[in-house]
Parts: sequence; structure tokens; C-alpha cells
Amino acid sequence: TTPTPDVLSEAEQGRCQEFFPTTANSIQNNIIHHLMSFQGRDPERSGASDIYKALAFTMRDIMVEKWIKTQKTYYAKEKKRVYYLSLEFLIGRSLSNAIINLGLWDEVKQAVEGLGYSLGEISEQEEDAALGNGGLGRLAACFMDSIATLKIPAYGYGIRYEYGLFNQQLINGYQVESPDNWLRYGTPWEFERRVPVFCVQFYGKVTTYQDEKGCFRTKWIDTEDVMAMPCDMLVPGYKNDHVINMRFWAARASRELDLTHFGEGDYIGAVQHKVSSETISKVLYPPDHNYAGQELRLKQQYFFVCATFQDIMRRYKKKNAMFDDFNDQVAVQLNDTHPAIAIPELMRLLLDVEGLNWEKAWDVCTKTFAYTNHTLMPEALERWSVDLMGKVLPRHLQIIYEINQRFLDQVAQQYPGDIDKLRRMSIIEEGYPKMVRMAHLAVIGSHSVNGVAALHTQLLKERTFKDFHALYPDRFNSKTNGITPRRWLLTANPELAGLINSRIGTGWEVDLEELRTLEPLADDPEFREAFWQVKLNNKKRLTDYIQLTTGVEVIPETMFDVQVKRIHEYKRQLLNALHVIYLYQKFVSEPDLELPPRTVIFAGKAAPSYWRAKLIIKLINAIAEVVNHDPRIGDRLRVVFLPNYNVSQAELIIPAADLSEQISTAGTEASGTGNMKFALNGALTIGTLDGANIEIREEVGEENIFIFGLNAEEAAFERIRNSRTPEQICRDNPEVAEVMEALADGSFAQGDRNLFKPLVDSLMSPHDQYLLIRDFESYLACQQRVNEAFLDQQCWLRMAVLNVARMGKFSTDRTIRQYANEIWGIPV
Ligand code: 4GP
Repeated sequence: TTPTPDVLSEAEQGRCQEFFPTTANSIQNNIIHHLMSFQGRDPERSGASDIYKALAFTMRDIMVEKWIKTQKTYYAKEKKRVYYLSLEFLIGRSLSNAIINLGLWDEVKQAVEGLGYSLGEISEQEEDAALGNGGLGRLAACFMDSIATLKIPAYGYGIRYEYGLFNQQLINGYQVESPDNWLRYGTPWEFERRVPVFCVQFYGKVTTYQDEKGCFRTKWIDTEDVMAMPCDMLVPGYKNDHVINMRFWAARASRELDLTHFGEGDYIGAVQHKVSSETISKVLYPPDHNYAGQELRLKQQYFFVCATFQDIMRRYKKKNAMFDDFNDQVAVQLNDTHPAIAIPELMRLLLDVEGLNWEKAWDVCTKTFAYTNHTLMPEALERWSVDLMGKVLPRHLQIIYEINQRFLDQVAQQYPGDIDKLRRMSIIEEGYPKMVRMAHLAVIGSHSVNGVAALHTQLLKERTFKDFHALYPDRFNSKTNGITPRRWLLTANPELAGLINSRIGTGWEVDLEELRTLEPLADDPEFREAFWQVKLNNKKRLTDYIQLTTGVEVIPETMFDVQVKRIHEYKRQLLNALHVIYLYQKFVSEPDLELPPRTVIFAGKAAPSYWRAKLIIKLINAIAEVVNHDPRIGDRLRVVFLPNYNVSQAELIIPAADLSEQISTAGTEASGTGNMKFALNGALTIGTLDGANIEIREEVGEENIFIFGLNAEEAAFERIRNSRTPEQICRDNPEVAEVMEALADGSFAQGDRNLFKPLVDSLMSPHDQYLLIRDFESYLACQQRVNEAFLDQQCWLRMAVLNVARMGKFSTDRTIRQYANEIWGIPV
């Protein structure tokens, strides 16, 4: 294969430069040019979707020019490069963000309006690119924005899924999934590079041979091959002319038709190979925090890792012949264990292809890799059966065994006679069937292992990787997550951004700590009023959207109490739902009670096979059905479940929220990033001392956040001690009992006592690991404090402004600087 053209020649570059000027006029001309030349449309008769496409191409033109220049600077300076390997990139829409980062908002607005459209209308045409499930994937997308903004020489690598995260519909209150065919009309953002492509091997067997020097070498033969085609998407830094790319691999058949079958007249058999090869990049796996163990998923992981390393090696070898300095040039960050097969893959390349000895290869390998863990859920830790690994990747299994043997020898030396420790730490889990523990492989093969918030890292050290931390204490470090302020404030909440700019200037856009200068304005009545007007406008926009999508009428002035995220028992949407039942009962039984009216908003997808999470969705919708139609409630309580939560919906919901629900059982949510997005947009948090909530509290001050419930240590203790069972709590507290009774007696299921019985049973179980009823009373009391605070509007606004002002820490610019300085060896 010939190398991928990362760089155009000087002559080509020279020609590009004049092509893409950025005045409103030339942007308009370019839109028209794209409409005619590439879409074959009459500009006078084209619609919003045509304009969207033409505008996206116009922005891509401008970006590609900057990208070419950016790449050239890397080569010129022989800079160390970072490779961010992730099976997920939850990108969302790209248009508005690109326009903003390119600093062309006014010009584009003028150009589009000149064609008779509003920019908002055009942006709405874009499909959401949902190549990820939730937090882990969205973090990767925020990282790309900060990496580009900080001008770090880096590439994102992933898979170009033909189908992203499924679409969610609600039918009779139940989640129904349908495929997300986001590429139906193509995407203007990607560059499909049909040549060159890389070959990825699967299956086959391993043989040894003697090379010309008489050394024994290993070869992987008789494999089934699939080709990997790169598709690049560009990521512009914020107003800095720096553009990086994410390279997504698409699977292509290694040969179009299988001629042996074809010759025998078996046309379908002949096409079979093509179909099954291309299945590899067909669809994103939808379970999050869970592990399914399916062969296709392992093939996806290896497919993208193998292609990525061919690309890394190609780039490295342009300037280097030896591998001694590999890690002066290359840093690889593994986004969770999903790409951890990269560790044996690099070993394979160094041993079998480059001919290094084991010690040297292993040294290069461990200095190259760094691993980020994203979850404490034990069910999410990936384990592949040895049989499957041996079948799909026989050479990798051999290498894993060798890594393990050498590692266990080291452990045995350090802890003589401690057989149990060997068993616990081994990469291979002995059992039926034997399993390969990918997290152990990732820890052993990396020089850095990080958690994504302080508490999370502490729990990794004390629980999940306790033995490893004892062995390699220096390897563990913490990198608290962040969010990009460009998308989550500038793009999503332009009115608030405008208000902030009018008072403190624009420095915060690239230095979020500058928001702190807003603090005194929390006491300025005029600023508070302006702040409230912005919030109200955002709430009105959301109100219209709710009406349009669900038919539910809500009142913008009510408290918007919001929980949006994947549906999972540990995130405890059920706790929130129980509070809604509680409020409902209160409003009915005490009509004169002074409580602020609330609109409780939920959104989120459940993994299609996670029936209990799907039942929670049904319950929320069932509660909404009852509450929203009970005339006794009037306008005091509304419940809404917005279908098909995605990034663009989040951009609409978050700026409109008053209260942000971050209520996971302490010690279960690694970090959370939604919590940061809400606070940055002036919502107050009600939450547990979990994940990054703890650090948010540290920043905003405990008087500006609503904290309740057990902390992580107490929760762990309570699971064992069980000091108060749900049954006892119900006996002691009639309000809790009444809520549980309503759930159990079919009040929300038209009298059917069975429908929600599985939920009742788990809540009432003395072994409920999410300790939901155990935290319920504390949650109710905390919600009461929220009520009181909300009734005092000035006090609430003051707290909200202080939340915005104190969110500086939670920019991914800070997070990425720490990764670069402390893990990647790239000073910024
Ligand atoms: C998520 C964690 O659940 C969340 O707490 C964290 O903020 C996010 O990663 C980014 O680090 N994990 C996943 C997953 O999305 O699939 O494991």
C-alpha cells in the first residue's frame, strides 16, 4: 500500500490558499458553488437541507486548508504525537461548532440570511453523529476540541460505524429501538480515502520459521483478511487556525467477489465474503457499562487497533529506522480497555515484523501506552474467553500468555508464596471457561493508569486495582474530567455567553478560570435580572420543544428539574421518580402547601437488552400519564420524558435547567460530565458525594449545592452492615411507605400490581446494592431545601451565578493540559 497523503505538496497548498476566503460574500459564493457543482442543484430552488450540505462543505474547505498547514508543522518540527484510541466518539452535530470555532459566525449568518434562511433552521438539518453511548464517548469528543485548541499534535482514532446509537421511540411508554442510519444521505464532514487501505488479519494459525540470520521468528498465516479504509473528520481548534483530524476506519472486503464461488455459479456465496467483512464497522454496540463478550465486538476492537497501528508505524517510519526512540515520538492513550488489544498488537509488530527482542519490545510498549479507566461497575470490565481470543487472534493470545508469565514471575518474586495474589492478579482468570482480563492487561502494559475524578481514582487504588496499586504505586494518577466550554456554553447557550462577554470579555472561552471574575456580579441585581431573562428564554425554547415532541404543556416559570443521561440503576432515575410520586401525593393531600411548581424532565436511552432499565422508562412515563392528567394537580407538577436523547437535545435541555439531578449511589459514578455542563449553564446541583460532584462542591462551595445521602465509604459499609433495611425504613416513615405503596398497588399501572413488581422487589430487597430506599429520606429532605431556596428567587439566582463563576476547573482544556504534561510527555 502507498502512504496516506497527510500532506499536500507546496504547490497544491499554494493553490488552496486563495481558494477559500472567509468574507460573507465569498462564503455565500462558495455555498452556491457547492450547490451547483457537487449537488447539481439550482440555487434558486434548493431547500434548507441542500443549503446545509453546501454550507458544511464550505466550512470543510476552510478547515482542510488549515488542517494541511497544521500537519505540515508536525512534520517540520518532528513533534511527538498523541494517538487517542477510542471505540466511541459521541460527536453530535458539527456545523454550529465548526462555524464558532472558525470564528465565522457573523459572516456565515450574513451569507445564509442572504440566501433566505436562518442559521438556526440550517443547523437543524444536520443528523446527530452518535458514534458513542454516553459519557465515555462524549468525553472523547470534548477532548478533541481541547486538543485542537491547545495545538497538541494528536489524532483521534475510532470506527466509522454505519449505524450509530439506536433511535429511541416511546410507544405506549415503552422504549422501542430503531436503527440510526445517520449516513443515509452521506455526511459532508468526512473525507473518505479510498486509497490506500490497510489489511487486517483474523483467525488463521501461527507458525515459526528461521530468518536469514538463522533466528526463529513467528508468522501469522492462513488468515481471513478485511481491509480498513480511513475516513477523516476534521476538528478545528478555537480561533487558532489549528485543525486536527479524527480517523475512523470503515471495513471493506479484501476482495469484491469470491471468484471460486462465482465460478461455481453460487452468486450469493460469492457476495457473502464482502457482506460479512463489511459487517465489522456496521454498528455501534449499545450496552454501556456492560460487557457482552461477542465475537464481532472483539473483531471491531482488533480491526481498528490493527489499522491504527499500521498508520502510526507508517508515519513513524517516515523519519525513523530504529525503535529505540519510539516513545519520544509516539504516545497512545487507551480510552478504557476497549482498545487494549493494542498492547499485544504492538508487541506483535515489534517482535514478528521488526525483529526486536522481547525485553526491548516490552520496554517500548509500556512506555507508549497509557490507560484511562471509566467505570467502577464490575460488570463492565471486559473479559474475553481464551477460546475466542485463540480462535480470532491466535498470535495475540500467545503474546498475552507470555506477558502474563513474565508478569507473574515478577509478582512471585516480590510476594513469595502468595498464590492467592497470583490468582487475583493474573491476566488469565482460571475458571470454566478461562478468560482474558483486559483491564489487567491494560494496567500491566501501560506506564500510566488514570481515573477520571479524585474519588474514582481513590477507589481504583483501594478496590478495583488494589493489588496492582501496591505493586506499581507510581503508575496510578487522577485526571478529573472536563467539558469543552466552546460546545457547552458558547454553542449551546449563546445568550448566556453573550451576557458574560458583555461583562467580563471573552477570555473565558479559552481560559475558563476567568469566569471567576463574574463572582461579584452575583450580588448585582441588574446582572441577576439579565441572567434570569437568559434562563427564561432558554426555558421557553425548551417548552416549545417539549410541546412539539410530547404534546405536554409545561410552564416556563416552573422549576425545571432535570435528569438526562443513560438509564441505569446505579444512576438512580428511580429515586427521582419516587420523589415525583411523593410530590404528587403531597400536592393532592395538602392543596394549600406552599411548594414551588415543578416540571420534572427525564431523557436517556436504556441498553436494548437491559430490561430493568427499560421498565424504569415505562414507570416514568406511567407516572407522567397519571400526574399530567390529574386535574387536582393543576399546573403545579408536570412530568416529561423526552424521547431520543442525544447531544443536540442536550444542547437544548441543559441551558434551560434550574436543577440538575446527579444522584447516583456514592461510589458508582466514575465522574459524570453532565453535572459540569449543567452547573456551567447556571443550574444548581442536587447530588450525592459521588464522582466529580465532590469536586464541584469544592469549587462552588457547599452553600451553593444540594448534597444528600451516604458517602462512598458509608455506602460500602452499609451494604455489609445493613443497619436499616427498606422494610424498617417504611415502618419508621409513613411518607416513604405511602410512596412504595402507590408503586406497588398499581396506581400507575391501571391497577396492575405486577407491572412494576420487579422494581418494587429490588427496591425493597435488603440487598439492594444501589441503596435507594436507604438514601430516600435524605433525598426528600434535600429536595425540601431545594424548594425553599427556589422560592427565594434572588437567593437562587445568586447561587446560580456563583456556580457559573466557579466552574473554571471543569474545562477539558485543563484536563488535556494535565494529560499532555503528566502522561504524554508533551509540555503545554
Ligand atoms: C462514563 C462514566 O460512567 C462517567 O462517570 C464518566 O464521566 C464518563 O465515562 C467519562 O469518563 N463511562 C462510560 C462507560 O460511559 O461506557 O463506561
